[in-house]
Amino acid sequence: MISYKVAVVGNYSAGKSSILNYLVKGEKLTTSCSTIGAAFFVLRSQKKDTIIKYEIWDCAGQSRFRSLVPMYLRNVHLLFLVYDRSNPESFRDLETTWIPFVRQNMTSGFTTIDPLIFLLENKVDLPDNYNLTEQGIALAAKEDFAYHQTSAISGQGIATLLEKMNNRIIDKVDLPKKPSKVFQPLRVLHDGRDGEQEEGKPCGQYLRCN
Ligand SMILES: Nc1nc2c(ncn2[C@@H]2O[C@H](COP(=O)(O)OP(=O)(O)OP(=O)(O)O)[C@@H](O)[C@H]2O)c(=O)[nH]1
Ligand SMILES: [Mg+2]
Repeated sequence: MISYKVAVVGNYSAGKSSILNYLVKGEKLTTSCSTIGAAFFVLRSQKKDTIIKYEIWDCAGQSRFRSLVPMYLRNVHLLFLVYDRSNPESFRDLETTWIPFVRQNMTSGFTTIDPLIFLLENKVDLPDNYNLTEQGIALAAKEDFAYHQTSAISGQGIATLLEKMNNRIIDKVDLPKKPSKVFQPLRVLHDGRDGEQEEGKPCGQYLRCN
């Protein structure tokens, strides 16, 4: 089994927790609430004979939690930058705030290569009124990110996202032949409790849900 550390960032309400919920549980979130601090998910998958375990930190998008994000960016193998196609500010903030911020604070769990970065255009069940698909593709090409579309409501693009993650992460690993020794699977949860997180259960604290 190979474990990878994953971090997910982007503006408040871009749909990060909803995407992860769909990815891990295969269904849409019934009640949504803004993440406080961070939430943690474990996702197990398989590519040929290799079991892949993703340990995923879902970082709160609200700016008051920004100072916490660097610790989740440390030694990541995979990063998701998420924007909401119905909200141009979420795309602009990726360009002006999130990308410089992660470049400054991210270190790689791979010793010799950079982390794999996906630019996720979410809410593709809604119309592309602001031409953010074209802009997303251009940004991904410029920054050398993988570009992918998702809807955490209809489930569009979720299964293919997992396929792409598995394929590309294995390709990355093939270069150095094994995961970095720098990477240690996380045991301490963000709220200070020790132990393994139950699979599929986010452990972040949440604001009161509707
Ligand atoms: N139409 C549509 N709505 C979505 C989609 N994904 C998320 N939403 C909605 O967008 C809102 C915010 O979703 P969250 O997953 O909580 O967003 P987040 O990025 O985790 O937000 P923070 O935790 O505050 O950073 C909720 O009302 C979701 O139901 C999507 O693909 N399509
Ligand atoms: Mg959230």
